[in-house]
Amino acid sequence: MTLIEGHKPITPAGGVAVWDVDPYDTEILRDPLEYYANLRAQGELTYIPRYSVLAVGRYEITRKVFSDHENFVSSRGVGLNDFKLEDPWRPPSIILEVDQPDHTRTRKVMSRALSPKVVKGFAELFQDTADRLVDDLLEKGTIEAVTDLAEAFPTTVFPKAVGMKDVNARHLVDYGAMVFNAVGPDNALRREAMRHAGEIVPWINAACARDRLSADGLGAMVYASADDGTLTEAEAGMLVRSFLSAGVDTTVTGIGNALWCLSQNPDQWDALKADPKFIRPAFEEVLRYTSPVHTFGRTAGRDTEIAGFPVEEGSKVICVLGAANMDPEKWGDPEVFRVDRKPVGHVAFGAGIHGCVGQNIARGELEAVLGALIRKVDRIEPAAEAVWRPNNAIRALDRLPITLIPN
Ligand code: OVV
Repeated sequence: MTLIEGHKPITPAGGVAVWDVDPYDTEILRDPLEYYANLRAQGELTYIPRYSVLAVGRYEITRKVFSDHENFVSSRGVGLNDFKLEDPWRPPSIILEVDQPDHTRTRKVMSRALSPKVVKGFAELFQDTADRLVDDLLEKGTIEAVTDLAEAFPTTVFPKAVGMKDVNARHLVDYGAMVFNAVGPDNALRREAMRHAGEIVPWINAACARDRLSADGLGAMVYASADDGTLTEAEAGMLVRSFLSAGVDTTVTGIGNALWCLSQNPDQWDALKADPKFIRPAFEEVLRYTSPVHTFGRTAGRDTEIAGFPVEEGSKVICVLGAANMDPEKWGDPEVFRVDRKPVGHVAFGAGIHGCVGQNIARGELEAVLGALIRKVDRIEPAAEAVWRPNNAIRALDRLPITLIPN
């Protein structure tokens, strides 16, 4: 059988919309709103011949498929290639790319390491770092917010939280780009991200070893589960790799996208600044409005159905979380950014048993950054056009020149 993007080609059921689009076209990835609307307009379920995949983007069905771990498995990969038919580019993640019951054991370990209580313990580190960073940036005035703030903050605090002894901020960001681009097709973006794999992958793997981690961080908490017999030593290393895979580019993107939203919507910045109680909901709205992880997939583990259409075993389904978070059937005026919206039910962190296990720490980081900004900054003004950085799974900025005007 000839595979397409490492998975079995499928024939869609009669009545399924067929749409000749490349969801991974760089123009779409830079500016996806029209694609999101067109995907939802196709119907509940769409077949995309270019990659022989099914796609969902309406809110209800996207949420349903994404959280239906019984019919739509993760163990065959959440990208286009089917791990059952083609070897993945790295050993599969033992939390992301597994199903129950294996998933339950690793998820518990990560869930405890990233609990609200543990995250509270990092509040001072996050706040002091954010305060100092914002003070430094106010000295400069005009900044390039992607490198100066969005990348600078997580690459400072997250390795400390994990307890990494050696930090290479560039390698952490570039590894994230590899991990997330690898969820898409074998296109130029993925190949470019993989160009430095030979240098970065061994560095990441070495950084996950027990002796490369301090005794008081998240990494040590995971290794404690090896000591008590819950995990093997190798499994503990693999879960530390998950921190480094999913914990950097995501929060970098969350901060960058938050600054973009607030610099583009000065009235919303004013509302946030006027009342710190909007910090939390403002970040949730950033997540809904920009969907930092725009697309993740599943594989039909058995013959099943979506919205009443038969779906054959082995079908890859891309779940366009960005489209669901902009669905006017779910959200009033979805293209309006409102810090007081409180968008309960957004799927930016996914949904179901695989829902983002790091969401507490992500919120903790963003709260610290937004808190420092509203206390110290009077206005955030665009200094030049924002530039997006296409990625097969992440909607992130490449450059965001802004001017910070102090109180
Ligand atoms: C890209 C991503 C998301 C979540 C988890 C992981 C990776 C992992 O490596 O476990």
